[in-house]
Amino acid sequence: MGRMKKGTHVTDELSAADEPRRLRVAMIGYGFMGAAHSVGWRQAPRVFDLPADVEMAVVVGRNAEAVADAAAKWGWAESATDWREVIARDDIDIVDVVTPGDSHAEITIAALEAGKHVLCEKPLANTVAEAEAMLAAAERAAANGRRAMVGFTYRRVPAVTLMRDLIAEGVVGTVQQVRAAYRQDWLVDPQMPLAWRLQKEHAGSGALGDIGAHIIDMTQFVTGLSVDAVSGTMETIVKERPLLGSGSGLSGTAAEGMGAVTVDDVAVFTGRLSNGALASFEATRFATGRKNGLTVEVSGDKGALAFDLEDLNALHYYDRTAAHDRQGFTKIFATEAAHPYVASWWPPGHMLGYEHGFVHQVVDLVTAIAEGTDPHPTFAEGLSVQRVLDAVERSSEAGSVWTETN
Ligand code: SOE
Repeated sequence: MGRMKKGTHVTDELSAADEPRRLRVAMIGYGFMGAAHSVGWRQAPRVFDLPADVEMAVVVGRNAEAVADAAAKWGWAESATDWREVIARDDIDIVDVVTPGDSHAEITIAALEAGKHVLCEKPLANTVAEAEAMLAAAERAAANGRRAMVGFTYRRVPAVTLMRDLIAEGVVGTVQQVRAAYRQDWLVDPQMPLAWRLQKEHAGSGALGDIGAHIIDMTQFVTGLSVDAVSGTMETIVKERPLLGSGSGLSGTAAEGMGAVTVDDVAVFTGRLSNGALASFEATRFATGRKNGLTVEVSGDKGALAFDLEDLNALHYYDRTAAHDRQGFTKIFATEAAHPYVASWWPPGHMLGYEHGFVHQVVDLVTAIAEGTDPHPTFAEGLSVQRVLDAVERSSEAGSVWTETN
């Protein structure tokens, strides 16, 4: 079989022994995350030299016509409406789960039991019990060489991976404080309809699980520390919304009638990290004017690092050990070939965007499967985030953070 190597215009003829392994992917779900993951599956083999070939075999959804359109648009060979039939197929190697949280556990566990590798969108599950069952299934499957990964994609923004590497190198010294926030504003409009992300039975929680999960994972990832205790408050600002008419997720349109919002719009919490450092977290869809404002700032005794997703090619570094009159935040443009993931893209200095994290996620998953290693974040890491989400909810329900001022 011929295989085009990136960077050449030569088609190498490989012997059967050299023939790269083929990984055939089934993606379950086809909403916003389906679109993003499809970009990942499509671009990764075209831009990176992967140790296995990737085939976008089938995308699955309940509406036959809509999922067929999605397949044609995004480049999946087939579409199907029954995920159980698809995971039972022998010609599927990887199952990519991009459905709402209420079906993550069922599909993921079934796929692992059917001998597939699994990529599951974040947050791993809607509850700790589901996440524990998923981890147990992943551990059983690991005995047969099957891999499981949770999709905290922002880890793979080059500046974020660089932040992790620099902290591990010791550039900030001892981590003393972390400030993390994920601020969006798409719910400020009270006419925004009651999509699944606003219903606890489908989403598990609101801003907390949807975007708070990202900043919990990112804090643990970049610092190498765990969030061991929290104190939190959650609030639902708009308590009723128009029922969903057409569409879904972030782009749905309203229908007649109102329904109750059963998740949080805002979650604010403090966290105690495993080295004793204090962290503050804010997850909100009511930060008027903030679109995708994920910010993480890590302060240490030797320096500080700060990242902002709205300027995602940059990492800000403050060196406290520099001469006093030369200190100040430096903007590192994480677009050099030496920076994580960058060399395979454009010449130095050319920026990347939101979708590139999804491409890098595929690169890391396929590489781990081919090399027989565990892709990160593992389900154990996904469960650790789930435990933090659960603790924030319990803390908020207990109301323990409130102390009267008079
Ligand atoms: C919606 O709030 C959302 O799409 C999240 O679900 C994603 O994880 C994040 O990447 C962007 O915002």
